Amino acid sequence: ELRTSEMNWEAYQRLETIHGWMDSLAEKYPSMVSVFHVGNSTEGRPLKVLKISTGEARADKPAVWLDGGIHARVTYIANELITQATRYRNQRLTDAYDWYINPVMNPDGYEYTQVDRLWRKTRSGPRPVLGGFLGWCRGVDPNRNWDFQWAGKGTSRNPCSQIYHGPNAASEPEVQAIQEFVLERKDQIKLFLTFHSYSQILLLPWGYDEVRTDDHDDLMRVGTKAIKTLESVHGTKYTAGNTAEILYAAAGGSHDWAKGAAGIKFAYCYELRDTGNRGFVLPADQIIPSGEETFAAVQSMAEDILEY
Ligand code: ING
Ligand code: ZN
Repeated sequence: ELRTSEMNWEAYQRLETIHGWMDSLAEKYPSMVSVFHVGNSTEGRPLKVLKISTGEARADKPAVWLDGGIHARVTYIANELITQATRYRNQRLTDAYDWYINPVMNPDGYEYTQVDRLWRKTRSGPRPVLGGFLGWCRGVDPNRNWDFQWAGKGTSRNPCSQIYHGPNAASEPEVQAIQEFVLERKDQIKLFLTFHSYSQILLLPWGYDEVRTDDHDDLMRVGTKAIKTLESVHGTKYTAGNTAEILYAAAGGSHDWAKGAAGIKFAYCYELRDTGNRGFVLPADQIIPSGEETFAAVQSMAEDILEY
């Protein structure tokens, strides 16, 4: 029998459980873990970032950024890094990098999925469509709202659209807070990963248009190795490529912003399991295997880019 107030990876968890789990990690491992309260959502929920670090504290220590829950989740990876930190490889990774992990970027949307299972956007508004003649809608797509190539291809100016870009760039407090947090650490952050579902693909910038970055080959080399490592765990097949080429063009996404505005060379977006069978409602018994293989891919990337 599972106690619902306790964090586990056998079921999807409520926001309160995830935030409580983050705080309890900081209490239990005070020298390794801290929690930053970086802002508040539209509805006043805290925006929390977990920091994991071991070894000597240095201001110039490289860092890795992970976020989920813009529309998915990454708590499994944080738990592995912390609770397995004594295992050689993880110790190496937490000695080598500061890890910043924001498991639920969009807490209002996350909680609203209790009402509307497939809710994607934030909960700001409501805003009128055509002066209110066509109704009023809540929410901005937080992955069309980042301040890089904002309001370009694959976005909508209609507040009722699932891909509404918002009234202006970084209009959402959730996006604004993370942009600020990352910009303050942009020289330390060497790897920026954002987690979505679904499709089993690894997306490289750019998403705003069908153009490749100058260092596309570097990103592909690190990415290809990571998805091979991922596949070796449970046989799950991923494909990697330029976002607009292998998925669709969409401007104002977080990994484009990380590369284009913050200048972080290795910026990617993971679209996790599956390929459409269960789609956005991945059965809970796949959380752990998905976490295991994704963690292996993240490890591979972090180790690989230590060379750069
Ligand atoms: N996919 C991402 C989305 O926001 C993406 C993929 C990211 C496209 C960034 C372009 C830029 O559409 C999901 N599933 O949300
Ligand atoms: Zn998504």
